[in-house]
Amino acid sequence: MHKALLVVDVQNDFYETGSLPVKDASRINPVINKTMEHRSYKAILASQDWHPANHESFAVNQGKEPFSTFDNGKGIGPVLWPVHCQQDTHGAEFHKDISTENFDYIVRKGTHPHVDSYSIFKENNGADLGIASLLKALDIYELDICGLALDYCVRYTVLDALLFGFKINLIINATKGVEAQKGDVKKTLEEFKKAGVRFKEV
Ligand code: VGL
Ligand code: ZN
Repeated sequence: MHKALLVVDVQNDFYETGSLPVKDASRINPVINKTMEHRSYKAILASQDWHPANHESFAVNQGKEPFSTFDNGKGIGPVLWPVHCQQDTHGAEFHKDISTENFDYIVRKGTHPHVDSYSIFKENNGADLGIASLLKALDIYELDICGLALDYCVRYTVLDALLFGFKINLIINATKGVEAQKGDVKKTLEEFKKAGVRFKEV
């Protein structure tokens, strides 16, 4: 039985100067680098939000305000966002201070205009992205998870991972939330605790 590290969406648009900024996000970089250097992992996977310009999760493409709630029941929603992580833009690149040479796999998600994907495991319409099968084929059943944003992509990734039967450790000092609604981070951490997620500090 092996362990993997999942590094969620450490991309410029989710850092302090990006279009969908997470407060104090850059503080997690040294912790993530240190975690990766331990190299006790069978594999390190990084997700990369990777949207086309016409992505329907962008509020402007729906004629709505960013952060408005919206759900078309087909994979867009529950929230609409400012334009972020557009394919081949600076905002979609990994932060320059993250040691990306340690990534074994880079999983791009949210690549189709009609479907969003917060989780590295499943799209928002429930379609399986195949990552759970990949990990199990590598005899990986335990995951350390870190990255951005705690209350969206990390949250959905953790909840799906639990459904797929993985044991989950959240690296608590290597994740931060976007707080589209005040209190989202606190709510997420309580939900994780109830679901049996273990918290660890590096
Ligand atoms: C994310 C909102 C939209 C995230 C991605 O990485 O948490 N949040 N796309
Ligand atoms: Zn996105």
